[in-house]
Amino acid sequence: DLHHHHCVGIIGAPFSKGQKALCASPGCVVKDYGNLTFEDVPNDEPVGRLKTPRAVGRASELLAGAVQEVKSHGNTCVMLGGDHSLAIGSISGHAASRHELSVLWVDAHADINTPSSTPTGNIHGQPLSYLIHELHSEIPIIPNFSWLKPCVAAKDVVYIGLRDVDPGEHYTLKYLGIKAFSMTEVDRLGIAKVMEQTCDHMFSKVKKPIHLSFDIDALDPSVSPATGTPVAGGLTYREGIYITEHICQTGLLSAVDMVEVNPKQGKTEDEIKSTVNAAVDLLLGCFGRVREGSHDPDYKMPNP
Ligand code: EXY
Ligand code: MN
Ligand code: MN
Ligand code: MN
Repeated sequence: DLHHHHCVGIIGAPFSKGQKALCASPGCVVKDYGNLTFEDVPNDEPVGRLKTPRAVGRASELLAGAVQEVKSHGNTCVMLGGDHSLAIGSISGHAASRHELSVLWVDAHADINTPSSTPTGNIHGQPLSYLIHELHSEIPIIPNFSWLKPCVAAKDVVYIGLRDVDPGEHYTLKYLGIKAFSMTEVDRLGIAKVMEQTCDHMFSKVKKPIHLSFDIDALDPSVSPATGTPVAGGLTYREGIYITEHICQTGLLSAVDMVEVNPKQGKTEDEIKSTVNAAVDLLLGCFGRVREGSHDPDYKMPNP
């Protein structure tokens, strides 16, 4: 396809059944793949503790196909959510087109509950357990999930921003030895060292393409209040931007999820604006905007 390559492909995924929902132009070509339409799934009764499993399974399958399409065109994929259950589809679709991935999960939450450890039944608190090979035996048969195969190794996942982790999740992180920089490590090391160590870990063997799954609730609620499960004590705006600038610099960023941005959760217009602005600025950081400024190689000063 000559009509779309080496640009950023954006998929809108306004889906929110995995939880209890932009755009500016960066210095690169952007192709809008449009919004996905998620049909209602009738009679979507709970399965065990899982809420609306059929809708989440169907939405994730649809998204996986869309992400695979964007990747088949050689584009970097941006998925705008929607809740974090969508990462099941986004990461599956990405993995289908690339041999191996590193996943950088920036979130206040670990999102690695299993269908049995979940305290809420909400699937947005569980996506990583469906994706990680080592957790395969924890996942029962769920309607509309038969398409799903685990596609990520525990050693290829890194977290930043954790501060609300359930006991079962903490057990899993320790048991599988998953690399995690909680807010305590961000406080101790500073974000620059956290990013250095994140990249050391991700590139310890081969340089795999990076899937950045950015939950806007990783940022402090004073910056991004319009989200469903805010937790105090989060990343500053600057720490968030630093993460995206650093990942951009690796040249390995292959797909980004920007999720849990939910204007309906904003109490005022300002809360919504602040949250959406942060999400847009993080995406611009992913695609080359730098705070020192920049100019084209052929830039000429205007005549005096
Ligand atoms: N750990 C809690 C649960 O499993 O329900 C809360 C999860 C919130 C998930 C948010 C989106 O990152
Ligand atoms: Mn095409
Ligand atoms: Mn999340
Ligand atoms: Mn979260």
